[in-house]
Amino acid sequence: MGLFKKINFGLRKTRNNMSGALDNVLDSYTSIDAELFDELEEALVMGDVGVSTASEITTRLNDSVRKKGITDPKKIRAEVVEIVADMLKGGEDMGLITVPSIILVIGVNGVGKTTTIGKMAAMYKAQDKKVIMAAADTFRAAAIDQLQIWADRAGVEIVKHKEGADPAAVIFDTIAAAKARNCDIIICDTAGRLHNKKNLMSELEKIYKVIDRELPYSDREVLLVLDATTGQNAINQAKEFKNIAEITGIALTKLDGTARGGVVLGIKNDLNIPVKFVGVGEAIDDLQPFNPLAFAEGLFISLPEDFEEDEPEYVEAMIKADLEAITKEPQEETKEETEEETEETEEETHDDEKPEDDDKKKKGFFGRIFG
Ligand SMILES: Nc1nc2c(ncn2[C@@H]2O[C@H](COP(=O)(O)OP(=O)(O)OP(=O)(O)O)[C@@H](O)[C@H]2O)c(=O)[nH]1
Ligand SMILES: [Mg+2]
Repeated sequence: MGLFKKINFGLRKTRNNMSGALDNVLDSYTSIDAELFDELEEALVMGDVGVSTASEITTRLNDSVRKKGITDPKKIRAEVVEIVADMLKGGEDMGLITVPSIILVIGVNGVGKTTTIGKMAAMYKAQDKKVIMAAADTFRAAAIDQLQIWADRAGVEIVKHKEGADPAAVIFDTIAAAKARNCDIIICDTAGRLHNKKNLMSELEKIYKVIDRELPYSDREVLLVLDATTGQNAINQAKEFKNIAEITGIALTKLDGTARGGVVLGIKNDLNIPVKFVGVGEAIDDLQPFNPLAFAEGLFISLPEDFEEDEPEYVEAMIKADLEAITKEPQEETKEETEEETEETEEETHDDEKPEDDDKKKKGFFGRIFG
């Protein structure tokens, strides 16, 4: 299934919810008037779009209807798609050019961080990037094992310590390994315990310091993972995280299981955080780079069954590699090298900051947040 079709299918529950209401409005009017806009706004709010964003969409719609001299309500759907696609545009690309670059993945428990990392790793690997994962969710042993499974599936390297280890130390070691092995992209898993904000903040602060010190000039992305099934609660999580960490983008997961996909609009429009990835299922190729037009169409227009679309090459490569990994016999003892990595480096991260580190920290991306 190609990317447009996949997102279209993934958004079917949201579309059914929103479009059903939209159809009712558009079918019951023969001309366009103020009442139609009110009802349309209500339909959007029902689809978890958020009140202020829904109001902005109808205001813009009103403008474009007037400008273009549209009188037929049936033409409104295409206008809404255009406005929504335009609203969602901007900042959706990952800015990872330096070697190495680093992606820090944060978010509360169960939203899909580890799964998203696994899928991202497979995607970058299929694009011929050398990926290394940091198992910095050391809170539970199971979290480390789960990331290991994804590393095996995606066929990428992983650095892990024992349960309870210092997450910043894991990231320190991963960065050292990435430099030594010429990796392109470092992806870091973290534990998400927002209910204990103070701990989370100090943990993130420590991680940021290590990254600032070890990779002062590298491209970084801080991806907040949000579970779309939680609707407006996802927006609240984004607000809370925005207060404690500079977030460069959102990965919105589980869109396939919810009618609340309209929440994307609020995230982009109200919070002004770009959505960079969307998850539409649990399979390795179910994470997509965010495409505003495909998403806007998916919210309002169902693609025909026979819609023809080529699978992008990298997706084909991912599926092929995944099938090979699944059918391959599990190989023991391949990772001992990374597992052994160090107690003493852990101490390095505890070292007091040297004066020159302080400078970098202030200049650095993360240093600016907590500087
Ligand atoms: N349907 C669906 N399920 C998903 C998607 N992304 C993740 N999941 C599922 O959500 C569950 C939680 O995913 P994890 O990746 O373990 O989430 P996490 O944020 O790492 O969770 P913790 O490590 O417990 O904090 C798993 O069962 C995943 O398979 C998605 O896009 N669609
Ligand atoms: Mg996890």
